[in-house]
Amino acid sequence: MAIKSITLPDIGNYDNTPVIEVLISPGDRVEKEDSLITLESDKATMEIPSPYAGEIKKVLVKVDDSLKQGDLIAEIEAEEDSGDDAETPSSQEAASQEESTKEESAEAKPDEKPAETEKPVPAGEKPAEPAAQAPQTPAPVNRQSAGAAFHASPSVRVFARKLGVDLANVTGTGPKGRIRQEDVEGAIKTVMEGVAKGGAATGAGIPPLPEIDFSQFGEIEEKPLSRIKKLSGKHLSTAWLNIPHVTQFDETDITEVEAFRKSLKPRAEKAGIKMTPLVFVLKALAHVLREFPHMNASLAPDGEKLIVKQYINLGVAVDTPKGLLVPVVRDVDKKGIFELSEELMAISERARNGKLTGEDLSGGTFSVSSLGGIGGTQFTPIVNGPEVGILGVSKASMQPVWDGSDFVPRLMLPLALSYDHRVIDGAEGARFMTTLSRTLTDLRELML
Ligand code: CAO
Repeated sequence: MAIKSITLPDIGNYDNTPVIEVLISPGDRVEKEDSLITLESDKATMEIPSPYAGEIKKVLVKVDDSLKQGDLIAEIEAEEDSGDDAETPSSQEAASQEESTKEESAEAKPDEKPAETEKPVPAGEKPAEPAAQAPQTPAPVNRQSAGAAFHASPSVRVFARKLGVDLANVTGTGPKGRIRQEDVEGAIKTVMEGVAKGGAATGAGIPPLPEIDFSQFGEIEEKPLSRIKKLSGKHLSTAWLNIPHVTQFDETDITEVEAFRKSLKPRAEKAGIKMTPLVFVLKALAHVLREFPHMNASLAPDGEKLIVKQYINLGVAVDTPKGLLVPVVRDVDKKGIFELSEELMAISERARNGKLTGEDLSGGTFSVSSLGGIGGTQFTPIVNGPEVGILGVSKASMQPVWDGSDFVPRLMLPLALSYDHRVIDGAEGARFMTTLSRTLTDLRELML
C-alpha cells in the first residue's frame, strides 16, 4: 500500500476545464477506472477515471475548480499492482462512449497513447464510434444538466439525451449510485406505464412526490379517498398539467344587483325558491360569453383549431360530502333568474344526494366555482378542461369606494377568471372581465 497522487491526465485541447461533479469523498473505496470527477468544457463533458484501486485519502478539487493537465485531483492509498507506478499517468483510459457495461469491466491501458480527442456529438446525432481497441482520451459528450449531482458515463449521457431523459430524474443502480443504461430505460418505462394508465402524477416526465412513512413522526390514520375525489383529482391534475393557466382578478360593484335581489326575495320565497347572488353572475356570464365566443369553446385535441359552441351551458361546482361535482345548467342565456335559481337549487340538491345523471354532468361549455357562501377574498380556480375558462366567485363585502369626491359604501364582489392561455390572450381575458364586471354592476346591460 502506498499513497499516490492522482493528477489530471492529458485530456486533449481542454485547458482550465471546470469541474462539474466530484464523485468521490475521503474514505471511499474505488476500483481502477471508477470515475473520480466530471469535467465540462463549453463543448463536452468528460469523466476522469482512477488509475488505481484503493482508498481515497484526500480530495483536492471541488465543483467549479478549473483544471489543466497535471493538476492534483486526489490522493489515494493504492493497492499494490493496481495501476501505473507513475505518479502522473500521461494518459488514462477515460469513460468510454461504449456501453456502460463494457465501461465498468474495461481493462485500463495506462501506458498506451491516447487516441485523438473525439468531436462533441451534436444533439440527436449518433456518437462517433471510438477507434478500435485504442484507449481514448476522456470521451466528450454534449452538455446535459450541468452541475447536477448524478453519476453516469458519457455513453449513458448520450443515450439519455437522445431520448430526452434528464438524468437528474433517474435513480442509478450501479456502483455508488452510478446511472446505467438500464436505469434510463427503466425510467422511460415507468413514465410510459404512467401515461398508459392515465396517471397524471407521473406523466409528462414529472417525478413523483417522495413516498414518506409519516408514522415515524407520530400517530397516523389512513382513510381511503371517495370515488368522486379520486375521479375529480385525476381530472383536476390532467387539466392542471395540460392547460397553461392564467388567472385574472377583479372586484365588481354589485350594490344595485344586491338591492334588486333583495327586492325579488319575497316573490322567490313565495315560490319556494332560494335566490342567491350566484344566479345573477350566471346570467351576466352567459350574456358576456356571447360577446366573447372564444371563451365558450374548446381547443381541438390536435391543437390546430378551436371548437366554438353556439350553446351556453354553465357547469357549477357543487361541494358535496363525497367531493366536488360539476353539474351543468343548460342554455343559461335563454332562461330567466327565477328559472335559473330553481334549476341551481335542484341540481345542487341532486349532487348532494348522489342523484345526478350522466346528462347532468355533461355538455358544459364554461364553469363557475362559487365560494361566496363560505368566505375568502380570492382563489385561483382550475379550468375544467377541455373548456377554456372558469370563473371563481368569492364572498362579497361592503367596502369604501372613492366616487370622485367621497368614499361611499359599495358591495364589492371578488371575481377570479382562469383561462387557457393557448386560446385566450391576456388582453382578451382582461376585456372579458371588464365587460362581465360592467354587466354585473348594471344589469341593464343585459338588454343591449
Ligand atoms: N357573496 C356574499 N354572499 C353570498 C355569495 C357571495 N358571492 N354567494 C352566496 N352568498 C350567500 C347566499 O346569498 C346565501 O345566503 P342566504 O342564505 O342568507 O341567502 C349563502 O351565502 C349561502 O349560499 P349557497 O352557497 O347556499 O348558495 P349559492 O347559490 O351561492 O351556491 C353552490 C350554490 C351549489 C355553488 C354552493 O352551495 C357550493 O356548493 N359552493 C361550493 C363550490 C366549491 O366547492 N367550489 C370550489 C371548487 S375549487 O375546489
